[in-house]
Amino acid sequence: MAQKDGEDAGTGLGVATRTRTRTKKPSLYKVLMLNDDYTPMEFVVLCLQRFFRMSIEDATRVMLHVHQKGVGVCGVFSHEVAETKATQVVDFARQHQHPLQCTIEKA
Ligand code: TYC
Repeated sequence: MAQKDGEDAGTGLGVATRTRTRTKKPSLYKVLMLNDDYTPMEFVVLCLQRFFRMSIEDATRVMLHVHQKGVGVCGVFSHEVAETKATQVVDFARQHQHPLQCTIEKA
């Protein structure tokens, strides 16, 4: 039977093999906020402060960017955290009858 790399058939002269398991870093995802014509600007600022821990200045800057460009980045997170934050924003907006939408995209 063929020997695998590093095996030595009992001679003790085998090549040392790398057994360390490499861990992969988790992929990162952007949370994107989308513009719409109905959600009040103040409500978008509140969402950015509440769910992304932004100052009022940063939240206002991001809100205006989305308002003018159509889409903007709220933050970059692991897949699970990004999905949770996007869902929290959309659910919170729905509870207040606003159509605000968030999506996630691989960073
Ligand atoms: N365009 C909205 C308005 O004029 C404000 C707004 C900004 C809505 C950002 C959504 O993600 C958004 N009231």
